[in-house]
Amino acid sequence: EINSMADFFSFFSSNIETPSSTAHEIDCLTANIVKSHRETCQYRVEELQALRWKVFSREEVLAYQSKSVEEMWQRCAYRLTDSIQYVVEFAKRIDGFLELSQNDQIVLLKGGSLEVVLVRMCRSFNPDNGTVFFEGKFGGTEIFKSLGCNDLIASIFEFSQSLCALHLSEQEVALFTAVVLLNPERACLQEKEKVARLHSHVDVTFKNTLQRSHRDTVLSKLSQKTLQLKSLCSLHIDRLRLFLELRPLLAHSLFPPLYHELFT
Ligand code: CLR
Repeated sequence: EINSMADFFSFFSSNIETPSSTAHEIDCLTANIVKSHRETCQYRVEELQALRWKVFSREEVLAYQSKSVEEMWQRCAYRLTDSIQYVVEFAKRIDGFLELSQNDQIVLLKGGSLEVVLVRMCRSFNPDNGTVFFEGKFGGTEIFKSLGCNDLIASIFEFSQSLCALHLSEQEVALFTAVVLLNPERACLQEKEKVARLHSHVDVTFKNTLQRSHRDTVLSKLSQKTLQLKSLCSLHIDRLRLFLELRPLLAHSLFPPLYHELFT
C-alpha cells in the first residue's frame, strides 16, 4: 500500500527506450496504456453497470445526511485517496513514466491524479439517474450534503454527466487519462521537454485512434473538459482550505497522509 510519495519511490524499477512515432510504436503505446488502465481501474466497467440497480434507500440517504461534516470529509478523503493510489500505479505502468526524474513524476501526480480520478468517475456514474458508485451503492448529490460544499459536488456531478454524454470507450478513457496525466504545462517540471515528448507521443496515439474510429468530433469536446478539470481541482483545494481553516487541530488526524501530501 502506498501512503506517501516516499513509499511510492521504494518501488523503483524499469528501463524503457525513447519512443519514436512509427505505426508499430503507436500500436505498442496504445496497447501499453490500455493494459495499464485495465490493470489499475479499480472496478471493471461491466461490473459497475451490473451494480446500477443498487441505489441507496431513503433511510441510507438520511443516515449520510446526518453524519458530521468531519466524518463525511474523512470518508470522502479516504475513498479519493484509495482511487488515487490506483492512478499512481497506472502512471508507473505507462512506458516512459519511470524514466522521468523523481521530481517530475511527483509533479505530474500532484497535479494530475485527482483529474484522472474525476475522468475515471464517468465509468462509475449512472447518467440515467445522476448517481455515482460510493461505498457499495449508487447515490446522488444529496448523499454528500453534510460536506457543506454543494457547489463543488454539483460541478463534479455535472462534469461526469457531460463526460458520459461522449460515450467514451475504455480505450478512449485510458488514452485520455494518460494525456491528462502527462501534462507538460504543470508548474515546477525540471525536464519539461522530456515530459512534452512523452505527452506528444501519447497525444498522437490518442488522436490517431480517434481518427481510425471516426470519432474526431470527440476531440474538440475533450479540450473543453481539460479546462473544466482544472477548475474543479482548484475548487476542491479551495473548499479543503476552508474546511481546514475552521478546524486547524483536527485536520492532521482526519485525513490519510497521501491526501495531505497532495492537497494541503
Ligand atoms: C471515481 C472513480 C474511481 C472510484 C471512485 C472512488 C471515490 C469516489 C470517486 C470515484 C468519484 C468522486 C467521489 C469519490 C468519493 C467522494 C467523491 C464520489 C467513483 C465525491 C464527489 C465527494 C468529493 C468531496 C471532496 C470535497 C473531498 O475509480
